[in-house]
Amino acid sequence: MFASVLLDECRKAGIDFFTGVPDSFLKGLCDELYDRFGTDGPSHIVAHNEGGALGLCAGHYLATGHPALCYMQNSGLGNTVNPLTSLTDPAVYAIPCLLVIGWRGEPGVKDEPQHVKQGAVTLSQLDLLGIPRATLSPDTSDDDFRVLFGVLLAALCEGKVAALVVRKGALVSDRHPAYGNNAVLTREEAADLILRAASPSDCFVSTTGKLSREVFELREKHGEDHRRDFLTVGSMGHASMIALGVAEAKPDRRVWCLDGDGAVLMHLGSLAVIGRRSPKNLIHVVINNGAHETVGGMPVCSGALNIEALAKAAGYRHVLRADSAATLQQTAESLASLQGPVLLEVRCACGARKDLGRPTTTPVQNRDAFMSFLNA
Ligand SMILES: Cc1ncc(C[n+]2csc(CCOP(=O)(O)OP(=O)(O)O)c2C)c(N)n1
Repeated sequence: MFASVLLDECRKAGIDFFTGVPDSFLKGLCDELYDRFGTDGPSHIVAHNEGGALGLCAGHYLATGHPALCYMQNSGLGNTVNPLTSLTDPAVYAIPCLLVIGWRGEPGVKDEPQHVKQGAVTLSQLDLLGIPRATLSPDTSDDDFRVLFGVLLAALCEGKVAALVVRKGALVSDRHPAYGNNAVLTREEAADLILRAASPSDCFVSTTGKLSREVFELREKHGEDHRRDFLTVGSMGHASMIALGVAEAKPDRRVWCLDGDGAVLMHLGSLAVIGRRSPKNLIHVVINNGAHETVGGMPVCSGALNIEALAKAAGYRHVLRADSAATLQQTAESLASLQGPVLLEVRCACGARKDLGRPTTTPVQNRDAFMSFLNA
């Protein structure tokens, strides 16, 4: 079904505010929203995380009496559990909101390991939370959708949150906005330069999305094994805390966190904890492409986010920036003489190789190899 049908039905029902975190299964909806409203206007805001998005929806309802639409990948449900149980629930403030959830890892549909568990529990999680739901499939007709939508609207009228669970390929758009920026360095080139600049005893914790896939493929390309890299395939936003945990427990080993701007923003408080703990052996690299590139390229909440100023204010010892291969190479090589925590922001283009593969090892194999490297 076209996302425009969903948005038109929303308009008729008085749902006039949209927020969330992008997802590849919801790319049609994201493209449609971006094209109609941009991302920073009064009608549409790309949020830093899904719990925050639900808070925004609650505020909108309090101010207008109109329910809002909150979109997310099902992995984001975890970030919403607290506001769903202690803010919007009928037993508390009874604030209606329409969730639109991309169903990664649907049982019977092949998907990546980080989606399997969340995919299996998505419907029962919603049931447990008492959230009425309907499922949108690729073969759902516009008329059938309107019936489902009517049922969800009835729940909203009772002060409930209701959810539209979207299967792969069920929501499409004929709008294809051109996301991007003026940067020239690609994320993969940046990752390559950083991996080359590190010393053989260093380890890496990389973030959710294509960056970890690129790290995996770069090791293959250079004929290296994968034991130095922990690829955080799920748990978006938590790579820097994983890296801090490693750095605290292994003070003699240099730890690099390879992060994304969307991921940093999702759990920004991590910067404060890293600044406070001040690990000398931690280098936090933030690949800033201004976008959620992995899931379609929709801009991160604020393209103008001043990561350098945030890191300085949080207490990082050194804050550096690179925006070309030459400056990155120079900067990355100079890091060996610096005491951490260091934050290196790398301004990158928005895009990836079309033939980018995925890790061929399992997460448990990754864990075991990484642990034996750390403890060798
Ligand atoms: C909690 C959660 N919400 C949403 C997603 C879907 N998701 C996977 S990667 C990604 C974008 C990450 O953006 P960024 O960190 O800037 O990295 P980029 O893809 O731009 O390299 C999103 C939103 C997720 N995996 N987990």
